[in-house]
Amino acid sequence: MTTLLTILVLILVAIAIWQMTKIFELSQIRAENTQVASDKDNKYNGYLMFAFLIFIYGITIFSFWKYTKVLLPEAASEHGGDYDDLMLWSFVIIFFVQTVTQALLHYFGYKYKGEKGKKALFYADNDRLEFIWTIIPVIVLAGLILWGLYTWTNIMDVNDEDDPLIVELYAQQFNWTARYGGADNVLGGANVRMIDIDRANVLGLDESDPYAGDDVIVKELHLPVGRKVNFRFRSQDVLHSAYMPHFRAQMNCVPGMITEFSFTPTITTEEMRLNPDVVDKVKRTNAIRAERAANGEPNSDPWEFDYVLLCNKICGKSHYNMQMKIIVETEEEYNAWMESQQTFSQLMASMN
Ligand SMILES: [Cu+2]
Repeated sequence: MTTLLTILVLILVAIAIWQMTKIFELSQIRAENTQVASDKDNKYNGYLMFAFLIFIYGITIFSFWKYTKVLLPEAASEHGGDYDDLMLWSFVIIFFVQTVTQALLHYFGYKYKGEKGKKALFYADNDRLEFIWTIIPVIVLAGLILWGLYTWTNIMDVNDEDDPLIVELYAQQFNWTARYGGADNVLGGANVRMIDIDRANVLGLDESDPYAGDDVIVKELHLPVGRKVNFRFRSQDVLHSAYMPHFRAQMNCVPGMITEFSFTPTITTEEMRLNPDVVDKVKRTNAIRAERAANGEPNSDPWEFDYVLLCNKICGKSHYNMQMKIIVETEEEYNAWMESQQTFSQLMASMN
């Protein structure tokens, strides 16, 4: 009821203001027709064009200053550098063109503002000008596209050279599971129809497949630094997307098919924790968390940096929290960790 009354009062106030404006306008009748902009109005608008330009540049500089620090730290994969270079140069070119054309647009808006008896300079037709503003974008865009295609082909080339580690990432609402090929580095066959939750066969591995026995199923992804990893992605239910931002990697997980992506991690978790950008981010986050702790709010434990696998497709109500920790470590640490894991056949035996 109160809400209804408030809305009613607001509507009445709005009507009152509208009516008063009309009365005010009627009382201001002048000899000249006020609907046509005068030289003074045009001059005023010309200066406003400049004011708006300053506003745009100002907000751009402010955003750079305030938000650059929330960007990702340096890429932790071999191809990540190429990806970042392409991204950086695309932005530099777009930014340069935007800055120049915006300034010209506003300058000419001011220069040729309406004035009695004044006419703007114009060409009805100019072949040379048209040639220039066509050929420059053509060359620049063709260059960007070719470079992009070259980079894309390199990054998306999944092959078996250099003895890659084979890892399956399995997506389901709302968590990730990883599977290693075990000692033989070959994944056993699997199908969602063979999933048997009661017997802990959560990924639907084919128990009769000799390759499946030594597979290792885990809830935390460990990767040895410097070794190429070939990922195979599966989804149990809907579209998910495996997103590993620090490695500049993303691949859709599609029910009923296997998708692939390959990358080589180059920086261990320990090393990344010492990266100045990461140190700074941890410091900022923990300052906020300390404040929360002081107020007795949840999510206030000190945070430590870890690589993370996220879902980047809105796949349902807990999508936001569909993640898995990734640990990049030395070969020895990785081997020791792998030693301590149960194989699929050990797991099955313990269930019987
Ligand atoms: Cu998802």
